[in-house]
Amino acid sequence: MKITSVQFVKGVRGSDSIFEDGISQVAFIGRSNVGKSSVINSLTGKKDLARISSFPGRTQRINLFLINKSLYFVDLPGYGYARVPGKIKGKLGAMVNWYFFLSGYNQKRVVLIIDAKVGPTKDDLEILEALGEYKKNIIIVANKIDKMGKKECEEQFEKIKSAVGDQKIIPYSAKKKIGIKELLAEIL
Ligand SMILES: Nc1nc2c(ncn2[C@@H]2O[C@H](COP(=O)(O)OP(=O)(O)OP(=O)(O)O)[C@@H](O)[C@H]2O)c(=O)[nH]1
Ligand SMILES: [Mg+2]
Repeated sequence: MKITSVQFVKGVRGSDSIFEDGISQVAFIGRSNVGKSSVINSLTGKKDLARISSFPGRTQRINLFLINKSLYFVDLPGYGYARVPGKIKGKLGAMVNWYFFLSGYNQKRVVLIIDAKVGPTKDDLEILEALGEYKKNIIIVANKIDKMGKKECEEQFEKIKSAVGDQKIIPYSAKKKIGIKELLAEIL
């Protein structure tokens, strides 16, 4: 399936009637700066749809994009902000936690994005475990594979596979537009 239309609907900071309008949500989660917003842009073919930045903590709301008039892509703040002041970190982290674990909202799919070169961090594995406990339908995207050669890529893939267990992993590059077809086939 293809994306034929996309529009930004709104950014929210918590409970909102939009989450209960009957339209399915596909949520993108991952450490700050891992490329969540970039992945959304690459999937939709729109460079400036979701705001991206080299500074961690760019996305500060829960942003909803309507895809093909029938599905929301949900862009979220990241977790594990290395350089963002503690207060923001706390607030944003709480918002993400609320959305996944307290709100009671259902996600059709949760796309957990990790850095392919870094591999799954402690934070990634913690989130993965929590998502599993809440029976979320997870898919893992290993982003930024363009930073590695073929051999390192293969080694990293094996490493990620053994760390995350029985999960589907898609090697991806938002920058070089690798893996788009595979990911769309999973989430649309
Ligand atoms: N080399 C490379 N860089 C990437 C890729 N995807 C994203 N980036 C870069 O990573 C940085 C962070 O990208 P964002 O999309 O803003 O990351 P995010 O996860 O949405 O970050 P927060 O909203 O702050 O949590 C930017 O400098 C991007 O250009 C990729 O596939 N390859
Ligand atoms: Mg972002």
